[in-house]
Amino acid sequence: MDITLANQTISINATDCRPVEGGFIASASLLTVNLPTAPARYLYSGWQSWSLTAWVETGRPVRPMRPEILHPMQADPVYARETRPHGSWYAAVELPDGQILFLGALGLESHIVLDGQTLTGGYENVGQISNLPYQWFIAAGNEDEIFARYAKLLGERLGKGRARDSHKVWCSWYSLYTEIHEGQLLKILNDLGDLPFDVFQIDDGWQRGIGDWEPNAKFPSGMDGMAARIRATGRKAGLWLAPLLIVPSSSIFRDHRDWLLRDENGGLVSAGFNWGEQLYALDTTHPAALDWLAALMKKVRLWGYDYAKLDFLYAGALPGKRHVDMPREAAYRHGLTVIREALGDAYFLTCGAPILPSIGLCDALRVGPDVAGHWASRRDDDLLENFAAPGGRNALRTTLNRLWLSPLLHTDPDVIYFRSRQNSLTPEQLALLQDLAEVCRFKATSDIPAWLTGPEREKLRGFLARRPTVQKTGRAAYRIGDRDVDFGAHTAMPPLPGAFTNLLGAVIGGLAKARPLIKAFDGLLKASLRIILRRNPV
Ligand code: 9PG
Repeated sequence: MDITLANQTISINATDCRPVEGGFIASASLLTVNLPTAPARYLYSGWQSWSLTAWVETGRPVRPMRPEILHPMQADPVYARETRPHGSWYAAVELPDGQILFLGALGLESHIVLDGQTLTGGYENVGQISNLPYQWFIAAGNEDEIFARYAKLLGERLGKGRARDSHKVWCSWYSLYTEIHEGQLLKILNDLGDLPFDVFQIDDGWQRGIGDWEPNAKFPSGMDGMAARIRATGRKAGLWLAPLLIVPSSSIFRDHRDWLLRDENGGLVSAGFNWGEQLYALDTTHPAALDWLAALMKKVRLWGYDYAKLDFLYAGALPGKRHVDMPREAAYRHGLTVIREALGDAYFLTCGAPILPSIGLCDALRVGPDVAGHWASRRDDDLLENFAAPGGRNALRTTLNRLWLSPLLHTDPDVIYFRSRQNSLTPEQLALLQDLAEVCRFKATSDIPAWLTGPEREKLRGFLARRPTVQKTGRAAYRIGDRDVDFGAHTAMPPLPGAFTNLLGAVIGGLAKARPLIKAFDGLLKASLRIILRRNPV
C-alpha cells in the first residue's frame, strides 16, 4: 500500500496501516519501506548501553567491531557481523530537505536494515508468541518532534521510570577500578566533606566473585557496615552488581549450572570475556534463578543500599534456548520485573542494558559506553574499529543520540572529570563532557578528593550545585543557561582506515582469540593501575 509522508508517496507492505498523530502505525512482522531516494545518512541504533548509536554516512561502512570475542558484550551478537546500515528497534534516514524519515518498532526483538533504497524492519520473535501486533511507527518530518512522539508511544506500551530527580553521584570506578578497599573508600567519603553529592556508589571490586555477591576480604566490616558509614554522612549508599552474569569460578556455576542460558545444541551461551574469565548468562525464565535474583536484591536492600547500579544486563537478553520458551527481550523484561519488585523503592540504574527492553522497569539507563581519561585512541578507532570502547568521544557520540529517551528515564552519560591528575583529557574535552552531564541532568564523578587542586574542587562544587536551564537547539546543540554549546563537531565517525591499517587491525583483533593473551593484557593493566595508585595516594 502507499502512504503519503513529507509530501512523498512511499510504498510499504503492511497488513494494516492507520494514521496517528505525527505519522502512521503499520503492522507487519517483516515490513519494507521503499524510500524515494537513497539516503545519505543513517542513524545506527545500538542494542545496549555501550553499543554504537550514531548518524553515519551510508557510504561509510561500519565494519564488525574487533575483537570478536567482545561481540556479546558490545553489540547485539545476532547482528554484530551485519555490514549494511542497521540497528535495533528503530532507524532514521535523512531526507534531502534536512528532515528525517523514521521507522520505529513498538515491540521488542525487532531490527532494521537499509539496503539501497529499501528499509526493512523485522521482528525476530515471529511464531514465538501468538497475537503480537508487530507494529511500527512510521513518520517523516522534524527529528525532535518524531522522537518525542516515538518516546510517547513507547511509554504507553512499556511504562516510565518512577524517580523524579536524578542524583549527584560519587562512583568508585573511574579512578580506582577494581582496586577498592574499605579503608580507602572511607577516607574518600570523609574527604568529600560538604561537597553536595547525594549518593556514594561502590562499584566493581567489593564482591568475592561474579555470581558470589558477598564482600571480599578487602571489606572486613561487610557491605552493611559500609552502607551504615555512608548513610551516616546523610548520603544514599549505592552498590554495583552484575546479577545476570555468571563466571566459571563462581559457586552458582558449580552448584546450579542448570540456571545458565544455553544454545540450541545445549552448549552454554557466551556473554563475553572479562575479569580474565569467560562470561555466561543467567536464564531469567528459570524459577530458581529468579528466586535467587530476588533474594539477592533484597539482601542488598537489607545491607542498606538504596541505589543499585546493575550492570552487564544484556546477558539476560542474549539469544538462547530458555527454561520457559520466551522471546529473548521478553525474558529479559521478566527478569527485570522481578529485580525491580525486589528492589522496592531503591533507585535503579541499568547499565550494559538493552535499551527498549529496559524502559519502564528502571529509573535510569546508561546511554553510552564508558568514559576514560582519554578522548579517543588510534587502537580503538582505526585498528579495532570499536566505538563501544571506553573513551570520551565514544561516550559523547552515542549518548547524544540517545537523549530522546529522557521523557522515559534518566539518561546517564557516565562520569565526568574535574581532575587534571591522571587524566589526558584537554580542558576543552573536560568541558564538553561536563556540558553533556548538564544536558542529561545526571551528574557523577569518580574524582578522588586528594587528587583535586583547590580550584578543581571548587569547580566541582559549583557544577554539582547549579541546575541551568537546558534547551535543545539542533541535532547536537544545546543552550545551557546563557551559553550555546555545539557538540556536533565531535559526533562524526572517524575516517575509514586504509587497507594497511585494516590488515594490521585484523591481525591485532585476531590475537584476542587467544584468551591467555587478553588475560595477560588485563594483568598488565592491573599492575600499572597499582603503580599509579601507589604514586597517587588516595
Ligand atoms: C565495572 C564497570 C563499570 C562501568 C560499566 C562496566 O566491553 N567490556 O569489556 C566492558 C568492560 C567493562 C565495562 C564496559 C565494557 O564497564 O560500564 O561503569 O561499572 O563495568 O566492571
